[in-house]
Amino acid sequence: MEGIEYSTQPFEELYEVFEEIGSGQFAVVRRCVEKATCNEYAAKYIRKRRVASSRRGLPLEAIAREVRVLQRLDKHQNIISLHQVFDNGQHVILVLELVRGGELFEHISERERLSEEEASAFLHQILQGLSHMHSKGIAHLDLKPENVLLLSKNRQHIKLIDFGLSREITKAEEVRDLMGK
Ligand code: PIT
Repeated sequence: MEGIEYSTQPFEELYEVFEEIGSGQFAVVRRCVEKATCNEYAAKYIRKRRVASSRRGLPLEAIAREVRVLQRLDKHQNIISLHQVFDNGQHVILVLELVRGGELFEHISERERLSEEEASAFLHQILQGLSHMHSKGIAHLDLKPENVLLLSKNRQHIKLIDFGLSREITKAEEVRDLMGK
């Protein structure tokens, strides 16, 4: 796919793959370990659409756009980082930073009360992540509680995920276009 850097070696040769930790319409996320370093990551398998008219899998342009956004965002403490990208024919595999704390939404629902101090600390991090995206000219366009993950249960550190609908926005007309959909 255009403008995307892929690793050429097969994913399974470089990583050991473990349990499923999430799933969506066209994707499954599994925990994996890079054999060379023993570092853990989250592998998001995105199923590629084979035939344009099919409803199975995601069109290649949509996958390419998501990968480009992740590659352009580089490192920010409140945005999930991309380590490597593979293409095994059936799937594009995104090797992402592993976070284990689950959704912010779950975390808040389990709590009896959340102080205004804690709430504002969460909001502050969400806005810092967004501000980083905006500084690169990228809009998330799918911000919701499911797409805000916690690094771990006992640390109040937030990571934004899911750039499947994200767009590079350069002209005002394009923004209007997106909002109308
Ligand atoms: C994790 C743990 C987990 C889910 C994810 C990462 C998913 C991340 C993700 C999903 C996207 C995307 C970028 C990152 O565009 O349970 O470490 O759709």
